[in-house]
Amino acid sequence: MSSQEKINRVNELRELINQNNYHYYVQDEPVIPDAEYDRLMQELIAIEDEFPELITDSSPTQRVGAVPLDSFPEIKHEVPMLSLGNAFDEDEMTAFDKRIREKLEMDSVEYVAETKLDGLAISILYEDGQFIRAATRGDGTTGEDVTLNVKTIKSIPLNLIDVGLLDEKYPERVEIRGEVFMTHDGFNKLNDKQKEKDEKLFVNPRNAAAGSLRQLDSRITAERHLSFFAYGVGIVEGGTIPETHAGLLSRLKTWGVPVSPETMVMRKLAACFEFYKNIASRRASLGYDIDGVVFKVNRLDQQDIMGYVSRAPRWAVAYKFAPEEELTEILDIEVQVGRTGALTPVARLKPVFVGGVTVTNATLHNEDELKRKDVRIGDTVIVRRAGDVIPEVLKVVMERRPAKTVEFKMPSSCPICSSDVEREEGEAVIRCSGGLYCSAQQIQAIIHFASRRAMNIDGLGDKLIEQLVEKKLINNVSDLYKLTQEQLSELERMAEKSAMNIIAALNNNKETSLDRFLYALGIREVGDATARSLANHFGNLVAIQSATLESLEEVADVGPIVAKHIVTFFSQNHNQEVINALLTAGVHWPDVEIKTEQPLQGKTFVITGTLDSMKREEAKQHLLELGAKVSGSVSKKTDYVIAGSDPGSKAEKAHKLEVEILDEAGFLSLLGNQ
Ligand code: JCF
Repeated sequence: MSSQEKINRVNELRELINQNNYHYYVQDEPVIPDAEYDRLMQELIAIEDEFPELITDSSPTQRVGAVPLDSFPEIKHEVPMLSLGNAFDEDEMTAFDKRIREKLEMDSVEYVAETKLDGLAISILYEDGQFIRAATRGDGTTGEDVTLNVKTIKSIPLNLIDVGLLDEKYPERVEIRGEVFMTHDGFNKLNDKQKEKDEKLFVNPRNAAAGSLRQLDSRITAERHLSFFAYGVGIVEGGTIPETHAGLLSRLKTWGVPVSPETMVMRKLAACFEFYKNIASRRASLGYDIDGVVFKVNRLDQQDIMGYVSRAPRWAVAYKFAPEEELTEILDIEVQVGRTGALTPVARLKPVFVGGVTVTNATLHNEDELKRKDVRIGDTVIVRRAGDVIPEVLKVVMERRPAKTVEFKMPSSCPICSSDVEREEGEAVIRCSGGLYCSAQQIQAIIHFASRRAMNIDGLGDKLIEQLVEKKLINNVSDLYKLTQEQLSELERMAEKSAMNIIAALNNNKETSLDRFLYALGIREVGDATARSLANHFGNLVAIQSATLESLEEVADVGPIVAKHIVTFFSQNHNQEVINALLTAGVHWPDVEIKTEQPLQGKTFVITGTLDSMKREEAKQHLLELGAKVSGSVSKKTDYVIAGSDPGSKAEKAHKLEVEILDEAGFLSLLGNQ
C-alpha cells in the first residue's frame, strides 16, 4: 500500500467503525457481527501501530467504547475502566504467559481463570456499604449514570454485608466492577413478551441486556430479568482488600456480591488450556452467553509490576472462543421435508467459517420467521452457529441489500411428492399431507428408526437409506429386515464387507428395549424421555397401543397433544401393519416391570401457588410417580389441594368444598412418608 492508500484506508476504517459504534452502542442494534467489527478495529490498530503519525484524538482506537447518550448524566470514572487484550489461539496464550514470566522473572506464575461474560461492564460505588451510584463503562473514562436502572437488578445488594470481622470489612468507599448480562431464560421470557405485544424481538441476550440497562424509564428495566457477576474493584478507600484476585472474588462473595461460579486458580499453561476446553464444552449449558475465558495474574502486587498498555492491563487476557456469528450471502433458499412432513425453508449460503466449522446451509425455521426477518436471495445476512445447534440465519444486514433481490415464497404443494401442504391453526409449521406416501418422510422415518438412540443400526447411513428408498428396495422400516446382502452390495459405493456388516447389525439389534422401540417408531412429539415414561408406565406394547387419551395423560410428561399423537399413530392401519411386520421379523424386547407400589393410587391432587422447594411441574412429577392423578381444577372429586404461597382462588374453592388443603411442609412430609 502506498502512503496515500494507507491514509484512505484509515479514514475508511474509522468511518465504518464509527457507524457501527453508533448502531451497536447507541441504537443497541448491531448490523455486523462482533467478529467483523473486531477485524476492522484490529486492522486500524495495526496500521496505527505501524504509522503512529496517523493517530488522531478522535480515532476510534483512542476510546474503548462509544459516546454516552445525552439523556443520561455523565459520570467520570475516578479510576479508568479498562478493557482486555485478546488471545485467539494457544500460541497467543503462550506468548502472554511468556511475557509475564519474563517480566516477573519467575518460572511459573499463579493465574485465576474465569468465564468472560458477554454483557456490559458497569461500576457500582458503595459508601459505608451503601449502594450510591452505578455507571456504564462508556469510553472507559466517562460513563453514563444508570443508578436507577442498576438498582432494579435484584442480585445486586443495596447494602453490603458486614460479617463483623474487622479484616474482612468492606472499605469505606469501594467501587465494584462487573458485567451485567441476561440469562437465556430471561432473554426468552423477554422475547416471548415482545412477541405477545407485537414488538420488535431482540437479536441476542447481549443486545437485550444493553437495551434494558439503557432504558430511561427504570420501571421497564425492572421487568427485564438482568443478572450481574462482579470481577473486580476500582476505587478502594478507607479499608483494604485481599492480596490476590482469587481472594478478592471470595471477599466480594462475603459482602453479598454475586461472583461467577466458574473460576479456578492454576499455575501451568496446560491447566489454563484444559480449563478453556472444559468451559468451551459446557458453554451451551451454562444458561448465559460467554465469549471466552479471562486469565489474570493472581497476586495483586505482581499485577502492579506488570502494569498497563494504553487500552488494557498487561496482567490479564481474554482468550476468546471462535466467533459464533459471521456475515455471508444467501445464494438460494430451498425447502426441506422432515420426518413429520414439516416443510423447513433452508438458506444455501456462500461457505463461511463460523463456530469452528464451515457452514453452507442455515435454517430459516418457518414461513413466519422468514417473513419477519424478510430474508431474500442475494441478501447479506448474519449466520449464527452455537455449539451443536443447527446454524440459523439471524438477520439481514439491510444496509447491504443489493438492488436486485429475489423474494421466496413457501410452496403450496410438497416439493418432493406434490401432495397438498397444510398449516394447522396456531402452528407456524407447514406440513406435507402425503404422510408415508412422501418419499422424504419415508426416508426421514427410516433414518430416525436406524439412529443411535433408536434401533442403533451401525453402518446404515443417511445416504444409503436414501438410495434404498429411491431404488424402491424399501418402503418402510420393516422392509429393512427383508434386505439381502446381494441387494445391498449392488448399491453404489457398497463393498461386500460393508453389506455383510449392515445385515449383521440389523440381525444383532433385533433385541432391543420397549422404550427404544417406541422412540424408533417416530411418533410425533414422542422423544426418548417420553418413550421411557410410556414404557415404565404401561410395561408392554399392547397396553400402550390400546391406551385411551385419559390413561395416556396420566403418564409423566404426556399432555393432551402428545396423547392425541399417540392415539392417532396407533389407530392407523399402516402403522399397525409395520409394527406387526417388525415383530414377525424378530424384533423383540423384554416387558418392563411396572412399579406396583403406588401409594397414592386413585387420589387426585391440585397444586396451586408457588412452592419454595420445587417448581410446580416437579411436584406434579413426584405425585404422578406415586400413582396420584394431578388435575388443574378443584372439584368435589379432588382429594388434596397443595397450596404454596399466593395460592389464589383454587385454595378458596377447596375451602368451600371442604377439600383437604396441604401447605408445602405438609406436602413434603407426605412425599417423605411414602
Ligand atoms: O466477564 C467479563 N466480560 C470480564 C471483563 C471479566 C473480567 O475479569 C474483566 C473484564 C474487563 C476488564 N476484567 C477486566 C480488567
